[in-house]
Amino acid sequence: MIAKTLDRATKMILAAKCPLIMVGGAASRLDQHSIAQIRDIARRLGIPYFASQLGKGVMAEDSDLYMGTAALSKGDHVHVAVDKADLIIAVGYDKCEKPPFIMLEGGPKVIHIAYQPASFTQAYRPHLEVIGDIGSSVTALADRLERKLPNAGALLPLREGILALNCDGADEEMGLVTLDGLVHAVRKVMGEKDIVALDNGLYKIPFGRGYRTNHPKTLLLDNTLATMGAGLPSAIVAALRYPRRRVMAVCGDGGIQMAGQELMTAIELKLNLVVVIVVNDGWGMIEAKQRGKGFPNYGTRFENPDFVKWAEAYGAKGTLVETMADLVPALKTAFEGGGVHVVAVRVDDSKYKRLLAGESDPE
Ligand SMILES: Cc1ncc(C[n+]2csc(CCOP(=O)(O)OP(=O)(O)O)c2C)c(N)n1
Ligand SMILES: [Mg+2]
Repeated sequence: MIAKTLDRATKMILAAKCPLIMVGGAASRLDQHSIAQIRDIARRLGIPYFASQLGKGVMAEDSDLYMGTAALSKGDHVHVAVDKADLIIAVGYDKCEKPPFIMLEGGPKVIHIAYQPASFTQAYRPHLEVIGDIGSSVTALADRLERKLPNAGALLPLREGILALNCDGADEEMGLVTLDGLVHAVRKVMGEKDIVALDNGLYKIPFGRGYRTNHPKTLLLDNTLATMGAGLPSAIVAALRYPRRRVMAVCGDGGIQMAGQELMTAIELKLNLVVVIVVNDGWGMIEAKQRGKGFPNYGTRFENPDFVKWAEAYGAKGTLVETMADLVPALKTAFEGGGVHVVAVRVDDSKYKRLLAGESDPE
């Protein structure tokens, strides 16, 4: 049975003129051996790949085959390649995830390689399902297909253009802190295996796109139920589990006020933890969505406490950053000082509000 399914998958891949691999969240939960097997299929076949947000880091993102991450379900930079593909090999797509692409009539064919069958939805109706051990399935396919795919790299010419857009302007921007600038600064102070834990807000889009990582579970985020308040608790667990790595929580000013009292837990546990608060005085993502639906903004603005004094009241350290020039030094100082350190960063997130307002909401 599995051999017949693999034969059908082999035929579909042989017939593809523009194949693309997509790696999803179920792959990031596999052991190192299985992850190495998944990395191998791309290398052996030369097929470029992209990640869902939860699949980030399973495949090396500094590789010449990395095409980007789908932080949106459609209209993201990487969808330029998705739209041109005629076959997507979806490895470890987790049906709980917000879809990394929407299947349309006449769009690319999809092979679903996973432990569990896909639950068919409007967005995802794969043409073939290869259900079983993911690592063994992809290795069997690589064995059958190695050196037989002259079109494997057909989409690679799109790569540079896509990746150049992902951190748009982050280097030159030295005034206000943009969200791209924030991602860039965080990447600068975090090492290869250090861990960033995101809460849920607008900034999740630029982190998904622009925070390049080569290791699974080094950018923790949730795009399933996407509950606000999760960022700080998940960072606390990461700091407990990996005391020698740098750990940073990135939370919105709305999200931090849903679980901010856990700062006390971090202090009681004597953790080393940097908590970045993205300050925009409101629920930025909701403002953008309201605008996108043609509504005036309603109920989305609020007043914040003085986050420096708030941190100090818990016994943590606190710093306010208002310009790009101060950001990297503040983050470095926060880590070097040890203990729990809150860095509140005032941002200009207008670019991402415009982006999300212009997108028809897939949720
Ligand atoms: C518990 C919970 N309530 C509501 C939402 C819906 N929601 C998603 S993002 C968001 C606003 C987030 O605001 P903030 O944390 O300040 O981040 P920003 O978007 O402003 O950067 C809301 C209300 C949610 N995801 N989880
Ligand atoms: Mg906010």
